[in-house]
Amino acid sequence: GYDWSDYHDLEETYSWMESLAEKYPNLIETIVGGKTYEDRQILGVKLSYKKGNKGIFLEGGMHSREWIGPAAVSYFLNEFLTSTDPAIRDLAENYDWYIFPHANPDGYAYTRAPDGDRLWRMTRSKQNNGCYGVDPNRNWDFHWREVGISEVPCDETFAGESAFSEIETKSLSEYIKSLKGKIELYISFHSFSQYVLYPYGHTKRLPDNFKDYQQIYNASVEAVGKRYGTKYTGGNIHDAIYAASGGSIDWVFGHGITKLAFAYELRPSSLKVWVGFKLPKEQIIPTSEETLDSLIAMVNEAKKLN
Ligand code: 0X9
Ligand code: ZN
Repeated sequence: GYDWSDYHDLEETYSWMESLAEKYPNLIETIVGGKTYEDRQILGVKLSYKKGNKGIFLEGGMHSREWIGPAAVSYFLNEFLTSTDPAIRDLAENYDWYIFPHANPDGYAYTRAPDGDRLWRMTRSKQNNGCYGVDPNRNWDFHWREVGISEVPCDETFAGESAFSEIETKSLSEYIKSLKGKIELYISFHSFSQYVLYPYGHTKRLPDNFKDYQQIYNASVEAVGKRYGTKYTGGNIHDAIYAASGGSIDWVFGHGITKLAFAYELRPSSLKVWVGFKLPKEQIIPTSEETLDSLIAMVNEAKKLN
């Protein structure tokens, strides 16, 4: 069966998600959140234990080489369905969960293909100059192409010829827009460097509700270390890491879809890129466990604000 002792192909994870919808028909429905350039689905699930819950959106795999994101997000889904831990049950049953492990399926498939590239980050659309791909986390229509981007196709942070030039970001954003008013927290899972990040990426100006962000940030980085001592830092994207515009959490927050949008940069801490994206499979479970500890703290801290 499907487990977290190793990373999986896209099709394996999608089959597992479909099987959950069959196994738990009253709890799980699959959602096609969009299409890809190579005609794959952006497959997600909605997990809902009861009517009237507020929603939380989990996005993984925006950058295809960051394999731990999809692995951790699918781990959370499994825990929500099977765990007996009261803190996890509380979270699972009192929110509606919109879970998309793979925001960039074509890229992920390319990182897994024998004739592909394990370190591929972008989408796989063909550009005018013959290069492939756009950085999907520079392509969202909020202060698009302003800062921390490249205008050159072939570069890894190429923002695209227009905002939402990529069918993946375009179609997923349409789906997210349809959830306006239903979700109160949006969380994007990347790797690596062990950060918890919040808007903005395009400016050092802080969100109006930055005190809420900082309070939730504090709770989440404290919780991530309690199991294995893993150290996180972070803050607003611009100051904590670098200026970068056109990312998903800035768009979600900037367009008022949610008041709270975070991004995790998961394990490892800081290493050279070709090592950092290849987190050993033995670390999938511990990383997922500590990140779920942190997610629980994040959600519960956000709840205190209401
Ligand atoms: O540069 C990025 O897109 C992210 N770092 S990564 O190494 N995973 O590529 C950081 C961006 C954080 N901002 C958003 N998620 N919007
Ligand atoms: Zn990333």
